[in-house]
Amino acid sequence: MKLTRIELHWVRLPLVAPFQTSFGTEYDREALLVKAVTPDAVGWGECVAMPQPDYSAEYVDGAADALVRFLIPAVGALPTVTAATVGHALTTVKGHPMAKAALEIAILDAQLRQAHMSLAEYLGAVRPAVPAGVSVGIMSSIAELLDAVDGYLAAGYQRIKLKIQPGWDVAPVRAVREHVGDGVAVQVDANGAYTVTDAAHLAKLDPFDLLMIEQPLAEDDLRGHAALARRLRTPICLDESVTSPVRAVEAIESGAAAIINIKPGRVGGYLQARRIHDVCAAHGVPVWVGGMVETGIGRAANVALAALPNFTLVGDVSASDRFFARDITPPVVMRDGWIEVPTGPGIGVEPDEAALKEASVRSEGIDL
Ligand code: SMG
Ligand code: MG
Repeated sequence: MKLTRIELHWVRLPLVAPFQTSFGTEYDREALLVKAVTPDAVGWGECVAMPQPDYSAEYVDGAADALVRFLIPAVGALPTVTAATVGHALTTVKGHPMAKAALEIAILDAQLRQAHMSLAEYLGAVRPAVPAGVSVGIMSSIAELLDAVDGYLAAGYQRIKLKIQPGWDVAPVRAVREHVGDGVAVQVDANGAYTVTDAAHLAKLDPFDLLMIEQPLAEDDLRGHAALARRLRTPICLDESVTSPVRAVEAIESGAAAIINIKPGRVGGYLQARRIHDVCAAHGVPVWVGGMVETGIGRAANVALAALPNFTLVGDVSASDRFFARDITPPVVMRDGWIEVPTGPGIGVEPDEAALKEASVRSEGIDL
């Protein structure tokens, strides 16, 4: 396949409500979309970096700079390109997994559209639909939290994830468990807000029958997570810490992680995400697809990934209307708690011209 042009589109979508985590509050989603143009098809990808480097080291404008100065020229220099060769061409650039992932999926989308094959089929999906889970932000009161949880359960979400941080942990989790009863699947995510010295405090979450505690400690603290795991009954899931298949194996073998959250952006792409899925399956470790408040472009691709066999836990895979009144693609919808895996070629969706225009902040094109 010959790449003729890459476009970057910066968009801003207002959120239906602010989304607070232990590292900050988002009021809108500023995202970066990548469009790959070939003579026969175009493809789209979404860079999941946040505007600030607070989830991980990457941020939107840094990712765009890496794309323009290093990543796009590297693939542009290839005589022909397929998704399978993109990763190798980018290995001389260190880091920037979210930028790399966006470029790779845009190219893969174009390639699959040309071949009339869906991303789900290409990746090896085994399910026609995936269960929907929702991530619930930190709120200003427990009453407000219970209200939000009620709304998501009434909408049909099959699993609730509560964001926690020091000062917003045992009391809200207890309140939710008492409110929803034993039958509802609940887990928590701290985005690295604790240290291993908080072990006794975090053990107070054990009575609430949580599916897991996600990333309680810092990204680089595998030893701390392994030590914490010995102090908790609640299984530990790692998100930020797992950046590659090698790190996944280290996390599993050291006892730091019993479960792994896989985000294609964090690990450098959907192909790398599948490798981590495979290596976890080989170790008997279940995985789930994480979310980064994606627009319909990234969301549709994540649904395809979640249909692989070892994604046995409910992911942060929610409908577009969880975050956006108007998505830039036809909305990803949930029916009875399930989201259908797209069957159209490539990622199965494309931006709606008018919605893209409305959300557009600026764009830039690079002819190759
Ligand atoms: O897309 O549903 C979503 C968000 C899920 O909580 C979510 N993501 O650490 O897992 C995580 C966070 C990272 C992004 S928070 C702005
Ligand atoms: Mg997380």
